[in-house]
Amino acid sequence: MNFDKAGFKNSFINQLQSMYGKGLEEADLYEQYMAFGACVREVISQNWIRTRQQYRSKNEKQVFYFSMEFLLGKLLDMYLIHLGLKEPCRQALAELGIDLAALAEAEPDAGLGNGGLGRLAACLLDSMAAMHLPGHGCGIRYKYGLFEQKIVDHHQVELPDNWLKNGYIWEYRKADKTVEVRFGGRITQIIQPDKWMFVHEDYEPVLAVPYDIPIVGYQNRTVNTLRLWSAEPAAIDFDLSSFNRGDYSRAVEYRHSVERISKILYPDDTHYEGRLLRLKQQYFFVSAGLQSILHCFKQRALPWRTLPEKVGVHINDTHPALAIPELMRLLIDEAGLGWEEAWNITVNTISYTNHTTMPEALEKWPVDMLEKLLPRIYLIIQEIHERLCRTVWDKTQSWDAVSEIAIIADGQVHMARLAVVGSYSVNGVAQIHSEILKNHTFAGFSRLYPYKFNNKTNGITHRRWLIKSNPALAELISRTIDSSWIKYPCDLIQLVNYAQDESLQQQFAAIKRQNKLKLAQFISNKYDIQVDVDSIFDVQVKRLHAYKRQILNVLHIMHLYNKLRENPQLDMVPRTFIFAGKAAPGYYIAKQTIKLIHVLAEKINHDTAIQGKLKVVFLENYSVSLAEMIISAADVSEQISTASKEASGTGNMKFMMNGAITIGTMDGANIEIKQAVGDANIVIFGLTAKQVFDYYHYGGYSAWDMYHNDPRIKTVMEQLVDGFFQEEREEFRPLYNDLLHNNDEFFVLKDFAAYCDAQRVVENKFRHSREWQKMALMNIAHSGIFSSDRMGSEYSVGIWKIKPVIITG
Ligand code: 26Q
Repeated sequence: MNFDKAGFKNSFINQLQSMYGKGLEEADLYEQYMAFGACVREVISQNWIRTRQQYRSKNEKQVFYFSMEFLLGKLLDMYLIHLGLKEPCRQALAELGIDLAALAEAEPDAGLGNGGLGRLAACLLDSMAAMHLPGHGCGIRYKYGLFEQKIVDHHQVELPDNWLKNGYIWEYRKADKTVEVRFGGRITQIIQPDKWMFVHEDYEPVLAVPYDIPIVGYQNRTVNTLRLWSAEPAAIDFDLSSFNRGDYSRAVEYRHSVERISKILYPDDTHYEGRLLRLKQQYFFVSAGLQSILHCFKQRALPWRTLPEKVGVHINDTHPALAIPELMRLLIDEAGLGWEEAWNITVNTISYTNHTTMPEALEKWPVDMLEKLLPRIYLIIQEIHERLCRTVWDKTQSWDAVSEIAIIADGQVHMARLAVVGSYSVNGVAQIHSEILKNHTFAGFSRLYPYKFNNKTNGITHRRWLIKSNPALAELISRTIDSSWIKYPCDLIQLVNYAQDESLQQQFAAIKRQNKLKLAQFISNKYDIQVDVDSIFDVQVKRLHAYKRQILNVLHIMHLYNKLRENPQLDMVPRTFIFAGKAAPGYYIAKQTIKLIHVLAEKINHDTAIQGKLKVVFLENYSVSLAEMIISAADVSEQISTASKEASGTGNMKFMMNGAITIGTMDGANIEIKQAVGDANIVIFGLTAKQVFDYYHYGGYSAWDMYHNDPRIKTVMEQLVDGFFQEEREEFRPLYNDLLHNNDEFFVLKDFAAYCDAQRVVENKFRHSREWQKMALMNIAHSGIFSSDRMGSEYSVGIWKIKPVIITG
């Protein structure tokens, strides 16, 4: 792209003037950021309009990825990289005395997601745009993203994330594309000569107003759209509605109840809770999204049966599964189709990704809640359920078989079952996870529809997680093997040829050390903790959850500390254990784990007897931006979930791409990372999924046996409750009880010894610097297949059947 530096500086100054009425010297950093953003918007919008025009005229199939979460992080840097404008803009701004990096920091993180599922959606959109694929996002414009985490007296406290407070430069309000979504009310059936008609009355109308965010392709003119819906009150005439004349307070109440719908992102990533507002959110964005898609489709004047040839609707977990009955409703009640035809169209339009097999995370909505909030939708779900049960009964004559697949059971609607029946493709997110789905979670369905089940192993965008977050490493790679890997990430494999090259190893080590220095500075400034840059940076960053086993890491740190206290001269490589992650506000054990990490850090970091060989740091408010800094500085990547529990994991991929060595279990994508890098370049330990299933099934595990037979375990467990770390002895009793009295559901104690051994292997490998750098380079070399470009093309070819549409300029 041609860049006119003088012109750019001019328009930047003009923007500052027109937006804030200020000259360059008067404007603060945020105002400068906004004005610069406005300049970038201009560049983007030209290609955006072009992309829309050409998608329309080429008339190819487009996919819409429906997700309750899009965890975008900051966008300015990504836009500049993708537009090829980063370096020229940096120079132009520098001439005005402005530091681009500081401007970029002023952008708020768009934190509209809890964790992996939301970040996956963001990586996928990035890859689709990079590969010219016509794919868009559909979600909710939460006023408040995931809470901001503060640590106060070692406790997590949650503060609202008011990310929109100063205006968001990357969104475009499209008021003219507003649609209405209807809640509550009654359904009456009118019997017409040829069919049934359903009339919806006394409903509460809600306006869904779209805000569009451009998704810019990598140096290719494609600009796709992420459409986020915001709920606004309808300008209903209260006199004409069911409301009483002049009922002012009801009007205010109505306004509030509407605005609540898109107010907050629910801060939970596993424990399903049947909250009415969350159900409202789900229907709200699904209905709005489908209405706008069908509206566009209608303008093309094609027969309805061709919808699946032109439109794909993908549901990111079951959160948007109401898309199935909603599409049925729109086709039957609005377009006038019969059930069979509508069902065919629906099933061939919708595809579904599952992200968990943990029973407590599978969504189930109480029948009475659904019936009351969405009466027409409930009728449709009932019909789907009855037809499905009849089919299975006719096939099997077995009540067990029927009850295994029933959508409505025990007064609840099983959303995952609805999602499987109502879509043509069901995929898991790693090989092992997809096998567990077929053979356990959805065994009944996989006998019924074996052809629906498939695997699409997760991926991450190497543009954010390497080019943006670790530019020095990206440049080193390009200097070594040329830059083809940026377009074809699997070309990273060429690094294998240089993994033993001493000069490359040294350059890689120098970059890693620089990144560690930057993180160490951050830690020193923010927490006044001094960490040794030459220590092993051993990192576990992710949501806090029992199955992710942060506690296993913690118990091992306690054990190392005990060894050091016993023998301060112990010959060990200094280690810095780094944690970050949020706990769901109501998840007591997860919050206690955060507290324990802090208590441990306090004691260890201040103990001069251990000569700084051990440091523990918890970085608060984990976010995409923080992840970028931490991951590029990591030596060791902790991926230690109980085998079978982590569907995939995607942090693991970000770490390997930045040359960290994984210590991990045979779970999720770790298994495929091991296949890719080979046994010599990863440290694996612990129970396998099969062993875990066997223990659950046949019993035979006793946490107390572990306690009695391994003195290391006994010591650290007792230290949890004997006042060793904490004056208030009972503080960590619940953790102690979970591991012992409740028999350690996630096999922490069972895997403890293997984990200690694995950590010793890691340490010994680190001592051999050249071997270590070689392993790191081998990890980077094999990380290409974990690019979300690979994932995105597998979805496009294997599920959606969509083709690239090259945008011309
Ligand atoms: C459900 C009901 C009520 C409130 C919240 C929720 C809810 C919200 C978010 C349930 C689940 C989530 C998010 C789940 C998630 O992030 N799963 C992760 O998905 C990643 C991408 O596939 C995987 O890599 C992780 O293994 C998986 O845990």
